Order: sequence, then structure tokens, then C-alpha cells
Amino acid sequence: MTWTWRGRDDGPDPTAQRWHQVIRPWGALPTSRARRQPVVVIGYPSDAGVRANFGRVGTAEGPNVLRAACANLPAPTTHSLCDAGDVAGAGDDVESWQQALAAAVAAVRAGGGIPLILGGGHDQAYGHWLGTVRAASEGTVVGCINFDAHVDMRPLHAGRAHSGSPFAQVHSWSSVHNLPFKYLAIGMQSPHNTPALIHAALGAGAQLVDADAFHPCQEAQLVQLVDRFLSTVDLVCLSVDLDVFSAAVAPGVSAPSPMGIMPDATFRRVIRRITASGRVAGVEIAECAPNLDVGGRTARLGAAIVDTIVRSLAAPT
Ligand SMILES: [Mn+2]
Repeated sequence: MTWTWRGRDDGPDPTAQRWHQVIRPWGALPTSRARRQPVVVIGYPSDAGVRANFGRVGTAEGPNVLRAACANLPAPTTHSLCDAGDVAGAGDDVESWQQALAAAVAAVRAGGGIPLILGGGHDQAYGHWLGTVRAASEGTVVGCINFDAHVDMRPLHAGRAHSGSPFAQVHSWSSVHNLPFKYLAIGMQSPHNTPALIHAALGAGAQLVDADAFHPCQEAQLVQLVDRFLSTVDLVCLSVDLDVFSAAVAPGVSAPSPMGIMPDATFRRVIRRITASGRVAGVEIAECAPNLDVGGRTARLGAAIVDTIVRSLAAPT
């Protein structure tokens, strides 16, 4: 892989280190010698799912722009950092991208790491979940928490996956394998989801939280709801689709949200509640499309969320 990690250097003081100075290629060191559980970057440089969903393309450049935005973050003190490089599927075959990601996620999980997927179209969420399930022991309940303006449980197009279908794929895999479907979608926005989609998602067992819940007055209920969901799963795949945020702060996505949520203290409290639970098996940032961004603000937001998550990530119990 081409190593792209470089940035500011404030000298050898360990407390002055940044991501680019401490991150190592995944597999370069035996896992047993790593002092701390590694967070392992996996790039998903794909537009295939977005194109299949008739969205605005650009996410193929997401991983490297997010890497550059993360390079100067302060190095975490709780986890070591690795980069496993990018996965690759076969051209516009979305399923092959999802399977490639599932294999990479399963390998990282088996090696004791926490995957940090930098995307990439949101079709990556199915590969993220599938790889986590494959690496988990039988009977482990792996749920999904998704910050998103959209339900992302739309039916396949002519039998093919796309960036709006990942959690429908999680649902059908779970049904076929007789596993519970545990899906909490947070930040739903009415202009982006038809009543039929919401009805179908609820019927399938999804829990949906509207963007209106992101208000200081409702913060306590929101935290309670997240806690309740977490108590029903063993592990959780945490997904942040950057289009959950207002287009003012996240313009660089396939489908921007004029009335999206803000990355404010309420958002940060909720996300820290999830990451501190010890149940987070993997994390993903989805839908970063640098060609649609304004002054890099969406990529910087993605990096700031990565920082917030990694800092508060407890080791899975
Ligand atoms: Mn999405």
C-alpha cells in the first residue's frame, strides 16, 4: 500500500505526538507485542454503491482525504493505531466490495483490532457488519447503530445492492440465519424517507430516532434509549453517515441534509455513551465525497468525529 500518513511534527515528546507519527501498517508487528488494543484503519474507496443508488459520486476519494484529515489529530493514549490499507472490489459490483470489506473486517477482528472504516459509500455498512459477525463466536448478537438522515433499508435494485440498502441486507441475512435484527437508526429526517420506507423498517424491527430528538430537552431520553438498545446486543457496529449532519457543516456528501443535526454537545454526549459501553466492535465514517466538499469541512468533521470516538472507545468486554 502507498503510505500517505504525514503531517506536523512537534518533536519527540510522547504527549506531542500526532496520528501520522504513531500509526503503523497493520500486521507489521505481532499483535501480542502491541501494548494497547489497536484501532485499525480500513479504506473503502468506492463509488459503486452510490452510483447504483443514482447519487452524486465522489466517495472513492473519501478514504485518503479522511486519512489526511486525521493525520494531525493528537495521538490517542488509550489505543494504538494501525492502517490495513484499502479494500478493493470488482469495478461496479457492489457486493464484491462488501465481501472484500467483510474479509478485511473479520481479519482485523480475529487479530484483536477494532476496525475503523473510512468510506466510501454507505453500502460499506453491510460488509462492516458481516465481517464482525463472521469473526464473532456463534450466538453473538451483533447490532448496528447508525447516525443517518436515511433509514438505508431500501430494497435492492433488480437484486443488486446499493448505498441505500445496507441495513436491508443485514435484515435479510439475519432472517435467513435466524438471528435477531438489532438496528438503531438515529437522526432520521422526514424529507429524506417516504412513509412506506419508515413503515417497512419499523415492521422489520428497526428502531428509528428522528433528528428532532437532538435537543437538550430530550437528551436524557435519547441517552436512555441508546442504553436500552445497547443492553440488547453483545457487540455493535457503529456507523456515522456524514449526511446526518446539516449541509452547513457537511456539504461534501452524496445527499446533503439542509435540516440535519449539528455535531454539538448533545451529539457528542450520545456518541460517547455508545463508545464507552465496551460493546463497540467496529466504527465507520461513510459518504465522505471530497469533490463535493467546501474547503474540506466535511472531511475535517469526519476526522473530529473519529477523534471523539477513538478517545472514548472502551475495550470490548
Ligand atoms: Mn446512509
